[in-house]
Amino acid sequence: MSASRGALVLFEGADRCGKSTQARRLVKTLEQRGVRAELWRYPDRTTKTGEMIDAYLRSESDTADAAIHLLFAANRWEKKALMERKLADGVTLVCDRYSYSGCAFTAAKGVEGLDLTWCKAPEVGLPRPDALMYLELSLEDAARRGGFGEERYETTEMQRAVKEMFESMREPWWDVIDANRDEEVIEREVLEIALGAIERAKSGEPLGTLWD
Ligand code: Z5A
Ligand code: MG
Repeated sequence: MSASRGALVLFEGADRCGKSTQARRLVKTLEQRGVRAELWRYPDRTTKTGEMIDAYLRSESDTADAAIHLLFAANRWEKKALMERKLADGVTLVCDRYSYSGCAFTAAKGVEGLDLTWCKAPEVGLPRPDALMYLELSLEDAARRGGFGEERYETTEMQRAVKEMFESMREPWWDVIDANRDEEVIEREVLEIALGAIERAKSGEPLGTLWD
C-alpha cells in the first residue's frame, strides 16, 4: 500500500460526446507522466451482471425497468471493494460512465415511481468521484458524429430525455466541458482537471461517498 491514494476521475455525458475517447487519451497521458492510472468503464460487461446488462442493451433479453436499474447498480457494487483497494494503493481510476448515467437513463424513461430519488437510492455508499467531467454536446452536434448504434437507448427521444435529466442533476462541483472542440483542445482542459483531483487525493483529501 502506498502512502497516498489515487483519484477517482469520472467522465459523464450524453451519447457520442466523447467520453470513451477522452478517458482513453487521459489514461495514456497520465501513464506517460509516470502517474499510475487505469481505465474503468460502466457497465462492466465482463462480469455476470454485466453479461445480463449487455443482453438487455442489445435487446436480446428484457426485464422490468426497476430490475435493470438495480442490475446496473449491482454491477458497480460488485467492483466497489476492488475500486477502493486500487485507489488506496495509489492508482488513479479514470472511469467512463458511473452512477450518474445510471440515474439519468432510468429516470429519463419517465416510469411511474422510478424518479430520481428512487434511482439514487441503490447508489448510496459507492465511492464519490474526486472529479466529474461532464462533456457537454448539443444533440445536433452529436448527430454530426454519425448515426446511432443499435442498442436499446440509442434513439433521439431517449437521448433528449437523458440530456435533460443530466442537466437537472448537475451540481456546482461538476466540471462542465465544451465537447464541441478538437480532441486535443479538450484533452488539455481534461488533463488540468484530472491533475488537480490527483493532487487533492495525494494531499490527503478523503474519498467521499455518494451522494455527499
Ligand atoms: N447505462 C445505463 O442505462 N445505466 C448505467 O448505470 C450505465 C449506463 C453505467 C452503455 O453505453 C449504455 O448503458 C448507455 C447508457 C446505459 N446507453 N446509451 N445510449 P456505452 O457507454 O457502452 O456507450 P458507447 O458505445 O461508449 O457510446 P457513448 O458512451 O455514447 O459515446 P462516447 O463514449 O461519449 O463517445 P466516443 O465513443 O468517445 O466518441 C463518439 C464518436 O465521436 C467517435 O466516432 C469519435 O471518434 C468521435 N469523437 C470523439 N471526440 C470527438 C471530438 N472532440 N470531435 C469530433 N469527433 C469526436
Ligand atoms: Mg463511450
